[in-house]
Amino acid sequence: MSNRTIIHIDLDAFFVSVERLRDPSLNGKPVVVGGKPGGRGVVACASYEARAFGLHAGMPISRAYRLCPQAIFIEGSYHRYSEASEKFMRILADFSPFIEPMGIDEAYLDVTGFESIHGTIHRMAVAIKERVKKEVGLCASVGIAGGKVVAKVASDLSKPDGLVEVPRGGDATFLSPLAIDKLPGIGEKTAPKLKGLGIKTIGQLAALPAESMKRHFGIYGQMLHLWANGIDDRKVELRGEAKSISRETTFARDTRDGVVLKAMLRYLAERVAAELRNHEKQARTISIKIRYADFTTISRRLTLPQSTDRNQIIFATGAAQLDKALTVERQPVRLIGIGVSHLAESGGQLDMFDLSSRRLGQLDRAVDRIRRRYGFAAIQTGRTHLLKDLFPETEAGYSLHTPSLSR
Ligand code: TTP
Ligand code: MG
Repeated sequence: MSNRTIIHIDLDAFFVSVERLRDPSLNGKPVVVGGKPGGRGVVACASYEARAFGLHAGMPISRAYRLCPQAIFIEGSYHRYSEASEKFMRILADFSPFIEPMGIDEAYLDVTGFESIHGTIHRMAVAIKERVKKEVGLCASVGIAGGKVVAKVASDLSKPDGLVEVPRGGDATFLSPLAIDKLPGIGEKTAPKLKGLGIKTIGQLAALPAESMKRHFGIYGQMLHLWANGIDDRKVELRGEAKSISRETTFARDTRDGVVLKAMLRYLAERVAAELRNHEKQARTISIKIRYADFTTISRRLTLPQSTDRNQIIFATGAAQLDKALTVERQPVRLIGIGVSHLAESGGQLDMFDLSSRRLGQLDRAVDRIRRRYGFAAIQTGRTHLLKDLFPETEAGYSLHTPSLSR
C-alpha cells in the first residue's frame, strides 16, 4: 500500500474560463477557443456547454462549427492563459514545495504528511481551490490518492469544480469499476484492442496476468498492469518544469513558398526561444513538424552538441530540417511547427560558442525586454517582417492556432 498522498489538480475548461473572466457574457454558453469558423485551426478548448454537442479539443474548427453553429468561436490569447497559469502555479507552490507542473493548467503535489498543517488533506484541497477561485477567478478540480495515476483519474472524474478523495489504500478498488479509457495511457489505439479481448473495466484489466499484458503490449503493458492495480510509484518531480516547448500554426492557405515557410518558422522559433529564456532554460534537441495538404504529418529532429536558447541557432537548425523535407516532398504545407526538448537549466553551463554568438544572446535578451513591454510583434527580425502583410496581428503577436507548453 502506498504511504504517500498525492494531489492532482487541473483547471476546468481552462482557456474558455479565462475568456469568461474578460467577458462574462460568455458564461453559460457554448464557447470554443481555437479559431473562427471558416478558419482551419483546431479546437483548443470547448466549454462544457459546447462539449454537450460533441465538441472536444483537437477537433477541426470546421467540424465543431457544423456540430454547434451557435457556439461562440474565439481565437484566444496565449499570453493571458500563460499569465493565469503562472498565478495558479504560484498558489500551488505556497501549499507544497513538492510540485510538478504538467502542461499549462495542471500539477501534481506530493502532500504526504501535510495533514499536520491543514488538519486533513481534504481541507487542504478545499483551501487550494478557494485561493485559486479568489485570486485567479478559476475553478479547479482535485483528486487525492496514493499515487499520481489514481489522483489524476480522480480529478478527471470529479470535474467540473470537483474534489474526490480516494480513501487510503483504496486506489485499486476505486479504479476497478471504471471504464478502461479512464486510465491515462489507454488511448484510441489500446482501448479497441482491449475491448476486443473482452476487457471493459479497469478491474478486468487489473486481473489480466502481468505476463500476458507484457506479451500483448510490451513494457507499456507492464506499466498498464501496475496502474490498473492502482500501483504507481512515480515521484512528483521536484521543481519539475516543462520538458519541451513548441509552437505551431496552420496556414490560412496551404503553401510551398519557401520564403513564407521560413518567415513563419523564424517567428515560431523566436517564440520558442523567448519562452526558453523566460524559463531560464536551454535546449539541445530541435524538432520541426510539417503537415502537408493531405494531412500526412512528419517530424524531423536534430540534437545539437551543446544546448542553446538563441533565436538564430534554433531557427537555423529548424530551417535546415525544413529545407531537407521540402526537397523530398512536393505537396504544399498546411501546418508548420517547431519545438525544443532535452532541456537544461541555462545557468552554470560553460558557453562554448564564440563571442559573436554570445553577442547574439545579448541581442535576444534585449529584444525580449522590448517585446515584454510592447508586445511580441513590436520588433520584427528581417524574416518575420514579411508576416505583417500576411497574418493578423494581435497584442500577443500573430495568432497561433495551437500554442503549447507541453508535457
Ligand atoms: P485540459 O486540462 O486538457 O482541458 P480543459 O482545461 O480545457 O478542460 P478540462 O480540464 O475541464 O477537461 O487542457 C488545458 C488547456 O490546454 C485547454 O484549456 C486548452 C489547451 N489545450 C490545447 O491547446 N490543445 C489540446 O489538444 C488540449 C487537450 C488542451
Ligand atoms: Mg484543464
